[in-house]
Amino acid sequence: MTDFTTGLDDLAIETPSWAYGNSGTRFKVFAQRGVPRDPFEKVADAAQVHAFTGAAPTVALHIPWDRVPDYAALADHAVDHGVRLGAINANVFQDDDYMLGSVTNPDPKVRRKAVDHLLECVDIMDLTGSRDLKLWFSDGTNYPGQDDIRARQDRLSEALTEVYARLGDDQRLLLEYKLFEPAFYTTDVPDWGTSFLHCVALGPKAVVCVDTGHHAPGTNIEFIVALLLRAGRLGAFDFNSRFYADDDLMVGAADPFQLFRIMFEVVSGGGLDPATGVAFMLDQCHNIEPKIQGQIRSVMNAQEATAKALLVDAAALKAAQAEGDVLGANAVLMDAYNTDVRPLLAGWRESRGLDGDPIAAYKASGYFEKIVAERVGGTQAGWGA
Ligand code: AOS
Ligand code: ZN
Ligand code: ZN
Repeated sequence: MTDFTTGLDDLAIETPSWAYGNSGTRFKVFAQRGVPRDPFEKVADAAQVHAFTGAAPTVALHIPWDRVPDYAALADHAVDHGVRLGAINANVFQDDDYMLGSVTNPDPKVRRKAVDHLLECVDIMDLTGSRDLKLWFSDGTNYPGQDDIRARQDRLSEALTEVYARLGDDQRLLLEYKLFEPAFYTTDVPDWGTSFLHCVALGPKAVVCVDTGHHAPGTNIEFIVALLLRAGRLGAFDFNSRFYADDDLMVGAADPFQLFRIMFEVVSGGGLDPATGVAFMLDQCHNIEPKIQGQIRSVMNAQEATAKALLVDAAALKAAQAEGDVLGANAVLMDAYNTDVRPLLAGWRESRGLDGDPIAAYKASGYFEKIVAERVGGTQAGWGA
């Protein structure tokens, strides 16, 4: 097992550009003061999360929300602020042409348009130096009989094969799944098995993205994580929270014990080692929470779950498991989960020259007041806007 400090040092959480802009539910976006007016300001805000947590060194982009004339300039801007650009998230879910699907649409002209967008995203990866192309398809159907389930899988496979062939040697395709929404009868990539099947068919540069808000209630997500890690196909997490569905709220807010169990499988499976290639991304759209604070808290929640997982006494656990000591083995895990790791994390931060309380330090920094004063008028739309 990874030792405590190394594990925390290795945990790098990527924050999403869209978390900093106004976003919300399909019912209402509550506009907030001081939100970014362009991707450069989004990156500046994301840099604050890293500056105060020391654990959020990269920022995921979303195309077209983050389209800029000069991606190299945006990448340089990120480095100037102490972070780097991360995954490129494609968007084939907001154009009217995609009403009946994007890459699985019955109309070949629509499928062509969607694939061309995915290829444009790979072109952008070449400019930003991104490793990962994240693909989430809202494609699906609302009624039995609406379309041919197998034909849609064939169309999906054809599109993914073309995009996969375009990837550079050091680039990856993260195929994200989601049980439902916005489609309500079938979603063309609804679960880990579908994603896994397509990734295996494509090749080693195709891996699964597990969004923690994308499962049916009661799903044992850590079992999926363990299986994918064992198969070498756990590419990334989209960390968010789910009370009932895909809330996109702060990770760990709904079920910190589940997040601990997930991170225990990651830690015990060697998934924290950067060489394993697992990307830890937040996928959140906060409507009523202060944007930057919400991301800082999310990163802290992920750190706390990981710190607890790193405290599990692996030797005692293995011994209890080998002896069939059911309650003893469970107690080893629960001892770690019930440990208050906040003082240990404060110490980890202070040993790196950071304030032990990132939220308090951020609030005292005056950054929010500064951007509210500067960013008067005009806010860039993001998710749901
Ligand atoms: C949608 O529900 C998925 O979680 C996507 O990963 C995400 O919201 C999208 O990629 C934003 O671009
Ligand atoms: Zn997601
Ligand atoms: Zn989602």
